[in-house]
Amino acid sequence: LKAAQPTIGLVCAPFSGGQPRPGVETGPLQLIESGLVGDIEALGWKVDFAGADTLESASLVSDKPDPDIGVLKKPRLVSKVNQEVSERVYKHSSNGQLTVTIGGDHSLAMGTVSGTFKQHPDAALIWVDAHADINTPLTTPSGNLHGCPVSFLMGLPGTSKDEIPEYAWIEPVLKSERLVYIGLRDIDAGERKILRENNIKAFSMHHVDKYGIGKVVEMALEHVGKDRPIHLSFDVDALDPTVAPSTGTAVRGGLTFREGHYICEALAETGRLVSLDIMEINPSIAAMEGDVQQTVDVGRSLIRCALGETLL
Ligand code: B3U
Ligand code: MN
Ligand code: MN
Repeated sequence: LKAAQPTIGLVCAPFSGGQPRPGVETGPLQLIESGLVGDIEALGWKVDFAGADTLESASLVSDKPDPDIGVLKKPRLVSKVNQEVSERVYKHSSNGQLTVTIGGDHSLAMGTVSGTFKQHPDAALIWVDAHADINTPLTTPSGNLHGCPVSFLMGLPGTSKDEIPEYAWIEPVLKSERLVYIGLRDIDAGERKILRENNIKAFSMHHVDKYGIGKVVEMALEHVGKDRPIHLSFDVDALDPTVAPSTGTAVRGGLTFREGHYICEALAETGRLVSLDIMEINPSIAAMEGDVQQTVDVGRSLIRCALGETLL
């Protein structure tokens, strides 16, 4: 009996409401137009793809008034869009597909992780980012929700259904011991406290320098447990700005081209990747000619590597 052809569920999330800089909502279309679907098909996958501009809730809600809740900006919009993303990711996941979501700002991980963990409740989350994105509604210094998705997924103080009913649909599916960070180098004081108090495993750039990326990924996988399904949420600002310049909150001293790709390759090698996010490519940000193409190309090659391109 021939196995069904493995399928990628591709979700485009053209959304920027989790942060203030316009342009990040055009990242997905750029990835598609530069040939992402063909890339994936060339690796032997089928692609289940509804089109580049399929987020209904973004346009439905964005013209309605959406006053701040506490300091949180665009809270209803971010919630609504993520609820839709969650449903779409879950649909692909429950059909046995490996879901790839392209953003869009990183608040979208509220939806992608919720949808993935609904199908794979025992999954681990590997978060590759310069930032920890674990501010709560009580600790966020900016009110930008792309700095907060992890706290909602964990159900930290300030995110409960009673405290913020607008987000009641998010289940606190993420246990602290199933989460691991790689690439951190810009963390707020409140986030540092949360990481400590919850004993969350975090490999900062200091650890990448100290141990090398091979050892860091090995320790990360060991920490979450070797047999779990894996969700990889990759913010391109984890990469050094010389590697991925077109992103909203670049921080110098990041992952090299190879270190970023190594992470994707090593996770492909486990055979347990069930969901992948590539977030925060902003084609409106370019200091030099070629920055946008370079960043889009890196996004594409990260995805190809996570889907097995470089496995022998
Ligand atoms: N931690 C800060 C800054 C930030 C988080 N994520 C990004 N920037 N990209 C905040 O606003 O929560
Ligand atoms: Mn992020
Ligand atoms: Mn970031």
